[in-house]
Amino acid sequence: MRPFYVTTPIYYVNDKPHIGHAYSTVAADVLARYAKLRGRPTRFLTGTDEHGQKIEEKAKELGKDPQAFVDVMSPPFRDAFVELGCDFDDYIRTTEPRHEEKVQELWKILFAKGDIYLGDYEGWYSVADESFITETELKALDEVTRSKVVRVKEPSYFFKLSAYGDALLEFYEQNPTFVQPEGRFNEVKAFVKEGLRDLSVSRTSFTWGIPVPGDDAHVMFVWFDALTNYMSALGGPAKEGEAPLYDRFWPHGGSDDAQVVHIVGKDILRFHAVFWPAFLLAAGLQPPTQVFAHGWLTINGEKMSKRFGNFIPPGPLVEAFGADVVRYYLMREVGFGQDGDFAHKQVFARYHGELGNGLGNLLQRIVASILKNEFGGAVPAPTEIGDEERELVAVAEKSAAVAAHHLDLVAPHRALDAIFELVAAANRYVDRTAPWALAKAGDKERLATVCYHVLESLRWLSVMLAPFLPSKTADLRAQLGVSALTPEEAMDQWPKAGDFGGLPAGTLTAPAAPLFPRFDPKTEAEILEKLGANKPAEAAKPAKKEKKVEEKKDAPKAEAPKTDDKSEASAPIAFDDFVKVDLRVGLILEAEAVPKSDKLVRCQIDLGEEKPRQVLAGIRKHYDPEALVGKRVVVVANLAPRKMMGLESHGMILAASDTDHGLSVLGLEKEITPGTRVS
Ligand code: ME8
Repeated sequence: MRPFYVTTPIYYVNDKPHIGHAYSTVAADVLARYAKLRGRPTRFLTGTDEHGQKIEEKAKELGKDPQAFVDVMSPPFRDAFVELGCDFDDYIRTTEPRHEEKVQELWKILFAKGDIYLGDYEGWYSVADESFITETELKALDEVTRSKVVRVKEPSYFFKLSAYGDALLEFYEQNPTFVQPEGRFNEVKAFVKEGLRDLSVSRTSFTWGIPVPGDDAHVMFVWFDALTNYMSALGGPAKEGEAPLYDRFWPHGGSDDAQVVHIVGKDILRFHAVFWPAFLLAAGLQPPTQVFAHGWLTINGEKMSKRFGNFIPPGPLVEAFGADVVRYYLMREVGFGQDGDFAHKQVFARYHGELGNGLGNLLQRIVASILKNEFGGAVPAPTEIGDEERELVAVAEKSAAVAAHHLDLVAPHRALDAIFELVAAANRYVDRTAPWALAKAGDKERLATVCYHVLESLRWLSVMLAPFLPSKTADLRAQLGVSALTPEEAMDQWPKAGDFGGLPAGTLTAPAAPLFPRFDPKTEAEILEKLGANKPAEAAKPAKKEKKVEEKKDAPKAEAPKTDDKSEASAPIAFDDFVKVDLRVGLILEAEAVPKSDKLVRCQIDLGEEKPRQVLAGIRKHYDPEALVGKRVVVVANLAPRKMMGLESHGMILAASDTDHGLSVLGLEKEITPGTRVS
């Protein structure tokens, strides 16, 4: 089986771990656990990035020696990931000798080839982003980041990046899925096509870095150091036979090469998709298989930042909900690759809806009562199988195949959609076959078949959900009376067509407490309060416009459609339900700011009715009222009227927002008549 090596970014230790770091690491853990279940030799790496000016300055500010500082700051990352149930095989710290040695080795290879040369750097450096920036990039920065940018004029070693544009483009051509999602790959290609400048790869104005071999006046640029972690953790670069992990888990150009996936946030894509493969191509080494750039999380609709008081560490969430629920939520709520939101209230919604009512209930309905009362807790052998059973088995097989397909494509949210098709189908099966009625009627034969099919569906779910819910699925398996999953290589445990029926009759189940006990509303409110999730959104808002995430570290601009789309995660509705929402084209005739509100705009909208409608919209921050007049928008026309700031609002204007573009009302491309139904 093809070896699988998955990595996360290594995180800066100038601050504490937060939910954004948790997001990348949980995603990598899900992929690693899945690969192990498929029987693939798997390695999962995470760790911390500990050098550079930012960290040196922070240590100084606290009056600490940088090494002593990073020694204190790194373990909380490791602990946070362990608490989240992440089962990494290695945790690298860039201050470890095993790493420093290999970074110097890579440097020496490039230097010997003439791809690193000594020159002078004069320009801007963003300490916050640990990145050299151009005049144009400087202008685009927000005030806070710009205030931290320094002018640098110092001798510097350069990497001949400009010579590798064509090689990179050829590599991209040959590896069409090297960067995912595809839109981001297009941005990367466009950036390279524009032409590359040589990259400054050393600094002389501070000392907290890996020394440049043979020139102690220089320390390496922190990104040269950091990116090499993916290889140094395997003991590479190394000659064949010197480092078994490197031989096995890094690609070397052979047909049975390992698959290497770097999971990163979209903020650091350019480093991974341009600089890193360029260093490797120059050194005659094979680049990784894929860089997957996931989207950016906001918290309860706000950008996460210490300044806004919504910088959330994973610990309290794990304490409140349990690690599995946090993992599940992160993987389910946001389409991987898209921007999304972490909303505390939504965690409860998914917990109660999907996990409690969906999965937990399925187990509870059968194991805790019927099986115990009717079969002494032992799994009965199925008897005659009918269409209902065949239908359920077909759903199970499809669900396993589709979920595997999506996990192979690094789309965990889609995999969960597919897995929950089986949860829904099994619940429907219980509703339809009504085992209570069968028990009451004394139809033991049919009841045996029904119980068996539900239990076997649950056993399949205990495997397919294991990457997401490692601890809850272990509890589920214990209740089903089946052994724990063994994360051993060469054991393909993922269910496949033809496998349904693997649960041996006679297995003794062990009913226990519900997997997802309900939180009563009072406890729920207390938890939200404790987590600080009840703060009005306004309180957390930035006073000034914040910089875009893409600008964080000179990453390429992202592709246009970046939404906070959560539609993929919501439950399907019937068409009949959709048509209940009366959507109409509206023409804004008048618009004025509502006095004493910094959000509301009062609009008079022509909806093709006798009189214009008054609609209040919370869009003041994004639109000048005058600019709205004459716009055609989409209005929910049958929303019950409600009062805001003492004014009645008779409808709602549809809008969408994301972190980068702010809010946009939905418009129409043609001058469709006001009042026309939207469908
Ligand atoms: O950039 N939403 O480290 P870093 C989603 N040391 N993901 C987020 C996030 C958010 N709001 N905030 C952070 C560095 N992340 C370098 C990396 S790799 C060789 C060196 C995640 O501590 C996301 O994965 O600033 C992002 O890329 C990473 O944390 C940045 O972590």
